Amino acid sequence: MKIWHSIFLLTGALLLTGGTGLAKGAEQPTPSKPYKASVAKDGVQRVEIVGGSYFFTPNRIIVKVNIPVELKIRKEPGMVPHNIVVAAPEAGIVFDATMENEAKVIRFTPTKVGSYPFYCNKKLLFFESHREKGMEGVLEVVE
Ligand SMILES: [Cu+2]
Repeated sequence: MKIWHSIFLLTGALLLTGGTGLAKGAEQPTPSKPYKASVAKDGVQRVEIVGGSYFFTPNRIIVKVNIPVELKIRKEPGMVPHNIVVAAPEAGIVFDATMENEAKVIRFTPTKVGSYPFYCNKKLLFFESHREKGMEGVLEVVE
């Protein structure tokens, strides 16, 4: 019995290292400094996000619940198309916007505390999606 147990453990270890090796191939998003939005005099929280191949800066954004947000998005120069998607209807945050070199503004008011992912859903043929290449971040809604 003991030998089978060892073989089982060894196989498990090999699978784990194999898995890590594979995961290394995919670029992981480097956590940027969290950006904590402050509320402007007019009662709006403004955040600017730049997207590029394959990142968002910042990729961690903290906003307050029940206060309007203006998200100014733009894309770094380049041919690769990018967008920014959030699908969190439970928190009143749903958008899918193309990122252009010229900035544009997305407006929403988060209604529920929580962490909501944002990402680019572009994908070329059979290649990894931009999200898999690291183009994702998290929007944290706090009290
Ligand atoms: Cu993209």
